[in-house]
Amino acid sequence: MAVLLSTKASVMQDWKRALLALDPGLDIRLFPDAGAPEDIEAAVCWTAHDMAELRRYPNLKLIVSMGAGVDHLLRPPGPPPGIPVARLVDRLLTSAMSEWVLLNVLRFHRQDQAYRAQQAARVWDELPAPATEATRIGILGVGALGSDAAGKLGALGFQVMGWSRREKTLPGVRGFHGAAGLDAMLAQSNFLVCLLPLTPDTRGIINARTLALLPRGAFVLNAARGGHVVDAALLAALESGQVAGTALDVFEPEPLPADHPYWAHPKVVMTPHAASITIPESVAPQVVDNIRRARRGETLLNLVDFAAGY
Ligand code: NDP
Ligand code: OXD
Repeated sequence: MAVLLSTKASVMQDWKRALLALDPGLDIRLFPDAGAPEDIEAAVCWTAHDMAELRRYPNLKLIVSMGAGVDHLLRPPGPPPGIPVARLVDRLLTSAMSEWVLLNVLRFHRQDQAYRAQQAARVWDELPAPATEATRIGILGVGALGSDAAGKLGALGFQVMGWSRREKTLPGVRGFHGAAGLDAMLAQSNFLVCLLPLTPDTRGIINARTLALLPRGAFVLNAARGGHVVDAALLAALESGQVAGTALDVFEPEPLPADHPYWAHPKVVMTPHAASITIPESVAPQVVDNIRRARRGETLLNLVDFAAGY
């Protein structure tokens, strides 16, 4: 039985090598060279893979996302009925995301852009001292990624708040959940960090209404999915000063078209969906483990809850 890999050509061999290093007996096929459809027992896919195509494999037992997010696998037509989907939860994926969050919170908090502009103009001028302990950071989504970022921001001395679907208690984090919890958290968030999965419930969550609830001059960070942000609303909030700056790693569509206003906006800091990049060697153990579990009919790791959508 074989494992189908489907991702960008540039990383396909890295994935193959990482899986074979753990299990040299794996029969790995690189999409589109799947061979006989009945051979495929697991598909390990990234965003471009067409889910309808997976219906060709009658013995498919498992689909694995090559990232933490699974929105690309769940959108219509979705995975073949009855086939479980697993996502990645990984130490390095998590720590890289927290680095991105800390980098961008500190960039704005420490007035880095203003100091860079002063340096360029040879201006020696001290700006007001940032008040770390009075700064509140609201994190949308405190799962694998958000909870790690929350802990690290708390260690720096910020007041950290977290919003989740279900009620949740994390050390040092004020928890909020549900619709009322969202509004209450937003009203206190000097920084808003989005680390939610993209689901029908979270699409467009950063919009004119929610941005208006933030304290004036807040900063907005999004490294989750572009679909969480209503771009016109964010641009209007930047224009009015309601939002003082934004750091964006994800966009809709990707790549972001060259004529999009974000590219040249002075208050926008962008990265090209690179906040946290999956490292095949790091995630290979859980992928191989899941393939073995699927063969044996055992409980799978990091399973997606189809009802919740993530
Ligand atoms: P998790 O599933 O571990 O955590 C998701 C969090 O979001 C949970 O706290 C969950 O609540 C909360 N949540 C989900 N739906 C809702 C809702 N309707 N209302 C309130 N809270 C909700 O995901 P990860 O932390 O692993 O990843 C988050 C996302 O980050 C991924 O889905 C992906 O899109 C993105 N990502 C981006 C990367 C990049 O490089 N830019 C890299 C990796 C991931 P609860 O705790 O109650 O379940
Ligand atoms: C992911 C991503 O979901 O890279 O892991 O966006």
